[in-house]
Amino acid sequence: MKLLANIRRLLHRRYIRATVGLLIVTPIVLLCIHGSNKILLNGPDTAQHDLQIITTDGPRIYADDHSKGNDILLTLVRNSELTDMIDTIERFEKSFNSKYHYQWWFMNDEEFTDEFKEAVELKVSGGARFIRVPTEMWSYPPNIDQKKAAASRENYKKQKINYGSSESYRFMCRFNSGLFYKLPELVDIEYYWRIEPSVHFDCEITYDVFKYMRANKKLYAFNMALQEDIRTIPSLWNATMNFFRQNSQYVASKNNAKFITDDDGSTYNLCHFWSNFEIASLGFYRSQAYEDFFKFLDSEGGFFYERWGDAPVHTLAASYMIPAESLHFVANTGYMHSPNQDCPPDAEIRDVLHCECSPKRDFTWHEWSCVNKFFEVNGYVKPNTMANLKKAYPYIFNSMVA
Ligand SMILES: Nc1nc2c(ncn2[C@@H]2O[C@H](COP(=O)(O)OP(=O)(O)OP(=O)(O)O)[C@@H](O)[C@H]2O)c(=O)[nH]1
Ligand SMILES: [Mg+2]
Repeated sequence: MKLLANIRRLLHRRYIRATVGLLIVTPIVLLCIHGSNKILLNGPDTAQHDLQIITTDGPRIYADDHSKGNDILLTLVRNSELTDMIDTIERFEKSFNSKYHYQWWFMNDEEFTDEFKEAVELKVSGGARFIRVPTEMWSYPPNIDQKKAAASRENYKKQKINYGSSESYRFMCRFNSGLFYKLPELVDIEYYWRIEPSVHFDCEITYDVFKYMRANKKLYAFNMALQEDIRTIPSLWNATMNFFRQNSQYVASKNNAKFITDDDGSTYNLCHFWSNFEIASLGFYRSQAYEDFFKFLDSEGGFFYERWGDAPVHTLAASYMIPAESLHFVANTGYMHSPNQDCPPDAEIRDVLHCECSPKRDFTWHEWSCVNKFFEVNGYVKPNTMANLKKAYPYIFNSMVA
């Protein structure tokens, strides 16, 4: 009796009541959040799923070759990167484009110099186009408090985070996240392949990846995948969860969510497709689903108050909105973007593809890479041996041995 009376007296104290209340309410709130994230992992019924790819029916850019779609190679680059750009073009023409002659378009926030344009035009086999990015796509949206953004950059500088103090890097990441595909020059483009200056592909690419994607209804293709520096995106996961909780119609059933979370949606495991390489349907980026997502993220301000990269932004969107079977891993290319190199560990593959790289440097199948996870969580066969390629990727296998 005395014990009961003591407990009752304690509960009369306000702070004890508040603590007890918190102890009861917190697990319920967590359960609700956790529970609803779990729904996101599976997505609603297919019938509810609402990813409407925007198709274009403008003029064909390869009028002389109807087997091709309106697909292009696309590079954002500065005039000062001309030497690296030429090196990349020469190598990429050798490993892929000398067979297919896709047009290569270039974007810049400044006017391209004549020197740049002339040098590039001499090297591309499918024609070049030069696009000036308008200032409104390379500046602050009206909701951003620029003083707060500057203070955040100072803070990032002190922490010595890569490009933490850079304003232009943030414009670039926002442009790549939600704007480039809105350039009027790109209105009729269907698929694009992003290529950065100074990357190279050290193996031969034996099939037309654009045609493969179209024929197999793929919407997004990646190459390397690794973990993001959490300090650049502290609030991105929560923002993403808030968006998808409010817009669950955009979550694909059988999505790729298990690639990005190891605890049923509570936290982000930081895995992202490294978007310096990216082949994607611009119809996906133009969809209402992606547009709503980008607008939501933009209104949060994280491109400027933090340092959100387009790689995690694209990855989170693609992993939730696109059915996993419409994602494509472009294997065995010998892709190199410093400091990471892809180099097929399988000697037969290296031989067949004439790779000029050292398998000791391979990052793709390294334990720190997220590529293994993509195959494991989705139950897909890894394209890392000739036998596996033959079994699960016959089109690609046949192109290799032809
Ligand atoms: N025109 C223009 N292009 C830029 C600017 N900043 C970056 N880029 C391009 O945007 C792409 C990504 O920039 P990078 O500096 O390579 O960023 P990153 O890949 O995260 O970092 P790195 O490890 O340095 O390669 C590259 O194609 C750059 O050439 C800029 O201010 N103007
Ligand atoms: Mg780069």
